[in-house]
Amino acid sequence: MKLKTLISALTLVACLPAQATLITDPDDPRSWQGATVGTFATLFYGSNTLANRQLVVTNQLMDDSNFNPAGFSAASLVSATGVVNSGRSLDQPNIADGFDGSYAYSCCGVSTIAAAANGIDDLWVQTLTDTVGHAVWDLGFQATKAAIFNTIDHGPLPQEAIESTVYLSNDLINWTLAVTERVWMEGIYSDTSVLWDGFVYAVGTGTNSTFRYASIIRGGPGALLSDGDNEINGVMGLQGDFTPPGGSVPEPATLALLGLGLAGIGVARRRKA
Ligand SMILES: [Ca+2]
Ligand SMILES: [Ca+2]
Ligand SMILES: [Ca+2]
Ligand SMILES: [Ca+2]
Repeated sequence: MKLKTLISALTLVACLPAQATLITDPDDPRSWQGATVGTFATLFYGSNTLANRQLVVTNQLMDDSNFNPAGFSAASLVSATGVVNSGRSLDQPNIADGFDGSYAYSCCGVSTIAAAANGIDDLWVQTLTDTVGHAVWDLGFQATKAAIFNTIDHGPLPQEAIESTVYLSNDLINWTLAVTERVWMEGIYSDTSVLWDGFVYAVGTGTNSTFRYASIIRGGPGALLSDGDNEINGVMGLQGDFTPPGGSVPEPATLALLGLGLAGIGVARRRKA
């Protein structure tokens, strides 16, 4: 297949609707970078018991796939108090770049704070504040959920994966502690060798109320770890069905196809060479 044809075909399949790969077994033996069903049972419900692991399953909290943000608008940082240290993660997806599977990054000042905070990409910032309302993203519309895109910069895992707490507001004055409603274990890339992109999680108010702003503090009650140095790639407002407005998250079958396609491109490139 010609490269152009292949890319067109991939663009087509990338627009298919979402289908989650939810964890259904409270005793699922798998571990994602050190995180198990029990890790989330402890974080969300207080302890690692079968009853709490069953709550993780019943409430559809864990999704063993990735959240592909490509093509959708990220939220904008509108208050940057305490937001510092733009860094760049070095392992790129679908490329053997010598950083594969590592948390390597370059820091600091690799871009402006705004550029790092306003795109879902390889750039991140730290929200080194304990004050709600200091580091604030505008979701751009009345969102039902907000996706928080972490960056993992080092171990120990899984604690480094979620080291922030999110608060939600409509007026920048009254803030509600966010409730985590879904975690995508594989981050943003279908290339699962990339580790720094996990975990993406979606929060809401716990009801169906909508909100316009999300504030992120380091540590706090929503965090697995509170050692003071959280890394945030970006934020995105979502609709009630966990999809960004005007589109949907590609389903795993699509991602598998995309992976095959990219492998095909690799073969084509090697043949050319
Ligand atoms: Ca790579
Ligand atoms: Ca990943
Ligand atoms: Ca960190
Ligand atoms: Ca970013």
